[in-house]
Amino acid sequence: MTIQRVLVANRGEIALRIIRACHEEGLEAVAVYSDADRSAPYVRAADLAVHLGPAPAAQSYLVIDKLVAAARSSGAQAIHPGFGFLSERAPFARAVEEAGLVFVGPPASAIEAMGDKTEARRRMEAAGVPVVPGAMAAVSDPAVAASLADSLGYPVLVKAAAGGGGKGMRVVREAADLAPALVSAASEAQKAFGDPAVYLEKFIERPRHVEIQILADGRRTIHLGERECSVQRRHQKLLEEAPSVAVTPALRERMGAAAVAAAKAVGYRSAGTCEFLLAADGSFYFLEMNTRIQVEHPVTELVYGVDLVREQLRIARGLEMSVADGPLVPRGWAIECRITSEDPANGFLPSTGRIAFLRAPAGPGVRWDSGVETGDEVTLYYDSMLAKLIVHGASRAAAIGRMERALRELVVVGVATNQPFHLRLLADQAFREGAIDIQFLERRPDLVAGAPDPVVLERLAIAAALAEDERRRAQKPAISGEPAARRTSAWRDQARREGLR
Ligand code: MV4
Repeated sequence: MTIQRVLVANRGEIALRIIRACHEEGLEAVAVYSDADRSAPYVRAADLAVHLGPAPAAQSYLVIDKLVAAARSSGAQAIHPGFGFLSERAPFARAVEEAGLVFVGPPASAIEAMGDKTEARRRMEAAGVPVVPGAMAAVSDPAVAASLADSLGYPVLVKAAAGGGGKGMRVVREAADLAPALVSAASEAQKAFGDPAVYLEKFIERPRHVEIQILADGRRTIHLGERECSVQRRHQKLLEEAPSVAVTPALRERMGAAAVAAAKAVGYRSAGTCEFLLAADGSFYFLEMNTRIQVEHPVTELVYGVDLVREQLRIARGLEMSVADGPLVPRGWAIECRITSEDPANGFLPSTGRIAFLRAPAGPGVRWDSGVETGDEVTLYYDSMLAKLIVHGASRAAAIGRMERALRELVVVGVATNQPFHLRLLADQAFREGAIDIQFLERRPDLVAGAPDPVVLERLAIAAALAEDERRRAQKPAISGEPAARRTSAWRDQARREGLR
């Protein structure tokens, strides 16, 4: 079927990112929105928009029937799921396919195959992809678990079979702690996934989280190198980079070949990512495959010069990917900072309110992928990520310097953000040396909650005062007898004339 119009089944930053790719690809884009997103930037960027329902995602962005109906009524031939929401739900991909629409993503069968962790482990093992030593099936008998743990050697990790996100995981350092860990992990897994099955793996100490980007068009399956995602807190990534300081060209080829084998083993198509643990000794282990476009995809785009979302759209249209055949080499260095409305000074608690003023960073080597603008309301209905600040530089040091400059340009008034955290991190000696692993931030409470950058503090204070002044002037009725000119300024008049307000 020829695709002319794509429904974007998402919101915020990623919806706008996908709409832009549609337009560059010569396609029309249909936005969907909840009550909370009526006037969001991504809705205005789309060619058409369909209202879904109330703000809670369970009544809007997560309702499969509403999304399929919206595609039908708006004349879209394809649905791009973005990330989060329904992006990795096989029943959604299947419903889209069964409605005669194109799912801009992998086949439902590939989502399913990677969804069950123990099944994925077995299939990866069979395909020659290294997995962490451990059980290939769920274990319930404590005696069986104990002998397995003995043969693996402690520490071991109890994991939920239905797993993901670290729920139902327990590190066990000695035999005496195994039985209670099995019980508590199983009960947590039951609560989180409705499935108490758990299994065992060797626990890898202080690994890096390195993931490989895949593209598959039904003819070729290729990799686009790695992203280093070790800087995370409670399974939420905060900063990602490409390439990784820990990956040599030879290791990149070995990890890339493993990821390509993993994708082929499940009949993968579209863009996808294989997550690996990379141990200090250079050994690596497949963890899981993310069967969607990921938040951090831009760092790969910048070092490989590829538009991954456009490639997804090409593949969905039945075209070959536009990436040339032959070896790909990353150029320079890219870093992404996730800008969230979370206050590091307040335990990273989500901060809500109206964005009274927003100034986005710009200039050489800077990309600002945002879903919000001045005047927008930040609520608790959705994820707290407001924007992604991505920079490219000739080297890692250049990218870090550029990110520091860009972060200092960023002004957000009205909600607290993690901007001060990112500036502390970028200034940190260990981070600058690339000495990071998945436990890095656990060891560094000083980075998680430290003193904000004085330059940023001063700019924020000034911007906050100006925004407040602006708000009051806008609300106050004219004072009778006083000439209008007295209540305004030459700058304001200029802005009005230029239509900047
Ligand atoms: C591990 C591990 C160490 N050893 N498996 C966490 C979420 C789930 N997807 C897999 N996870 C881990 N599995 C073994 N055998 C450490 C983690 C882990 C982790 C992995 C990737 C990114 C962040 C993480 C944070 C804590 C633990």
